[in-house]
Amino acid sequence: MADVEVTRDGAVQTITLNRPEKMNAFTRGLHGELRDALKQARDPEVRAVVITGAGRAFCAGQDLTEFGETGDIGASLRETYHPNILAIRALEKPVIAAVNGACAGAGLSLACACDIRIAADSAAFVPGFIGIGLIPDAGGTYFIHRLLGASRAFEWMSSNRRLTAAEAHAWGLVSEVVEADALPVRAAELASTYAELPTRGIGMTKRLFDHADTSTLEEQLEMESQLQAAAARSDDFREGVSAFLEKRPPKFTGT
Ligand code: LHQ
Repeated sequence: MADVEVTRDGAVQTITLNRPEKMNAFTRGLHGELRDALKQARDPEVRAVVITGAGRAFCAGQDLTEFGETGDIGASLRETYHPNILAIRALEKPVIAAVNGACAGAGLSLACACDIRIAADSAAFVPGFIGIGLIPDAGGTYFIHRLLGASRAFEWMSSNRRLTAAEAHAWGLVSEVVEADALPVRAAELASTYAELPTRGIGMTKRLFDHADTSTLEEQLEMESQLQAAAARSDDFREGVSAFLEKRPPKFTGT
C-alpha cells in the first residue's frame, strides 16, 4: 500500500495521505511520495488539487516513532518538508485541504500551506510542536500568523490548545465545516467548481497574494500590471468577455 494515494477525476487530482494506522504522520517515505504527487499535480490538465487524509486523521505531523532517526533536524526539514511546502505554493492552481480529522504539528502547517481549508465537524487542530518542546516548523510560523494575526497565532501556538472544527471556523482558519461523512463529496464538489474557473487567473491571483505579504505597494502594483497583461492574453479572458456580452455562462478551459 502506498503512503500517498493519488486519484484523478477529470481535472481534479486528489492526494490522500495514507498511513491511517499512524494518523498519516510524516515519514521520509511519505514525504517522497507526496513530492511525486505534487509533481503530478503540475500537469496542466489538473486544474484543482485536494489534499486529505485516510482514516480518522488528516495528519499528526512528524511520525514521532521515526523521530530518533531524523539526526540533524534542520537538514531533515530542508530535505523533506520544505520542498513540499514550496511545491504547494508554486502550483499555479488552487490546492484545497480537506481536513478530515486530527491535524497536528507539521500536518497543521501542511493544511495552512494550502489555499483553502474545509473541515469535517470531527476535525481537531492541535499545534503539537510546543507540546514536545519544539517550535512550529514546515512554514507554520509563516502561514499561521498570516491567517490568524500575530497575537492569536502566538497565543495558540504557545498554548498548544486543541481547537475544534467549529472554533477553527470562527477564527477563520477554515472556511467551511461539514458533517464528517459529507466531507469527501463536498471537497470534490468544491474542487470541481474551482477546476472550471479560469485556472491561469486563479494561479496568478495566488502568486499575487503570496507576493503581497512582503512587497511594497509600488512593487505590488507593478506585479499586478505584468500579470494582468498575461491574463488578458489568455483564452479564458476572451471567453469571459464573449460570454458576458452574449449573456451566456462562460466555458473556461484554463488556457
Ligand atoms: C502518533 C502521532 C505522531 C506517531 C499520534 N507520531 N504516532 C518535528 C521533528 C522533526 C523533524 C521535523 O518536523 C517536526 C514537525 C512536527 O510535526 S513536530 C509535532 C509532531 N506531532 C505531534 O506532536 C502531535 C502528537 N499527537 C497528538 O497531539 C495527538 O495524537 C493528535 C492530536 C494527533 C490526535 O489526538 P487523538 O485523536 O486524541 O489520538 P491519540 O493521541 O490517542 O493518538 C492515536 C494514536 O496515534 C496513538 O497511538 P496508540 O498506539 O496509542 O493508538 C498515538 O501515539 C499515535 N500518534 N500522533 N505524530
